[in-house]
Amino acid sequence: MNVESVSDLGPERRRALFERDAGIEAVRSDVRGIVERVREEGDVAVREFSKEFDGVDVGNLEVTDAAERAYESIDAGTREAIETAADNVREFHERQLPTDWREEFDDGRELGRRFRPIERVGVYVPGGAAAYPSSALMGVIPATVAGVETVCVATPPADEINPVTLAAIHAAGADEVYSVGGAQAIGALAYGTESVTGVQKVVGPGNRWVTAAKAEVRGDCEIDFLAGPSEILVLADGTADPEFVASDLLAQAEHDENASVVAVATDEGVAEAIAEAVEEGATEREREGTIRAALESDASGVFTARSMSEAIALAEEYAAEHLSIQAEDDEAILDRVSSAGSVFLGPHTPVAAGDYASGTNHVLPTNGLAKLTGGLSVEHFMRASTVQRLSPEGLDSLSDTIDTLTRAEGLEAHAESVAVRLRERAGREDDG
Ligand code: HSO
Ligand code: ZN
Repeated sequence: MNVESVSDLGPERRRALFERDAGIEAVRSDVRGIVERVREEGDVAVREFSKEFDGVDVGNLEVTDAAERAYESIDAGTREAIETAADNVREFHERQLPTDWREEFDDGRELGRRFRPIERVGVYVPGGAAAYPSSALMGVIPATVAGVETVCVATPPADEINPVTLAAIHAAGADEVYSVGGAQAIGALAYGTESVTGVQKVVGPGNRWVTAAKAEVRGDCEIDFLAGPSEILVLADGTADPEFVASDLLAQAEHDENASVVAVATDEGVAEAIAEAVEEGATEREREGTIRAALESDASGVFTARSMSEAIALAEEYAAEHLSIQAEDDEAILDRVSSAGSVFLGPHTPVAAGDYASGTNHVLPTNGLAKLTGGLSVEHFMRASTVQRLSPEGLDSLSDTIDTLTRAEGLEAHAESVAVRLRERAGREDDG
């Protein structure tokens, strides 16, 4: 990789970095066709698409029992790793459970919020080329922590579905597991079929077909957000270990040809060393082809900045899915950053820790969406209602305000719903 200087970035280079696109548009119309057919024809369409795209004649679409068997039959070491990761993910997400509250104000208003889980949700767990048992934990556990009654999982069919993925789905606490992938899985979950329970919300990461399908069903079925290929941006100063920085870039690069990996260093020597270590580290890796493609992506690069402020400004505009800060003043730098899906501080905190096991969620906003939203959380599986009760004095204190505003809007019946209560009370007080 060539080292570029932040201050020399032209408008085109900046656009490539900041306007990343997961290639969703290109598959949009095909996806629309798939989702429509699943909606209209149910299982028949699902089976046909599984044959066409996954090359599998799926027998039973439901594989809930197979997930339990896989959990019991995988080797003990793998099962233990799944359980350790699951415990950490559960513990972190339990902290996110919102608490209901009610407050009585002096003027007679009593207001509050109450949180209740969504009843049926669907979690997509990628399989196929990239089988991600870890994503099963990240999608299902927050739903169970929220108290969702029925958590359905869809994962692509195969002659033999990856047993570790199935085991993780079971360990995470899924209620129903379906062997269906791609856009057809999202359609099946969103609209239901003869075999697949329809859900109210679909979450989870996936390839661009899955992501485009989530965009397609949105409106009929809630979704979490559109999560594209992995991204990382590392902020480094002169104290950063270039090997560590490079290792984090390579890790996210191996996910996807469209992954984006960026390092910004305030020290030129460190930047050069990162670029070198990345080249070296990419060589002779099992996934070298994918890594090289990601490194060459328009949205990847190794940069030098004249100051940490310049580096931070770039990070803010980039709004990376993962932000790693490998610098002496990491907390002070963090204070100046707002747009990042998940932040990793210090030299001993590889992004892979969050990908698998520390407890934070790895379903995170990409493509600059971190400017608007955070990662998957317990709140995604809940809805809040507001609650209120007014005392007679509370209604009195608001009556003039409501009256004035109802007039401004020309909504007489609204005004009357207040007035009728005031008159009734005045009448009672006269009688008494
Ligand atoms: N880095 C990916 C998550 C993942 N990594 C799964 C390994 N397995 C997106 O955040
Ligand atoms: Zn990863």
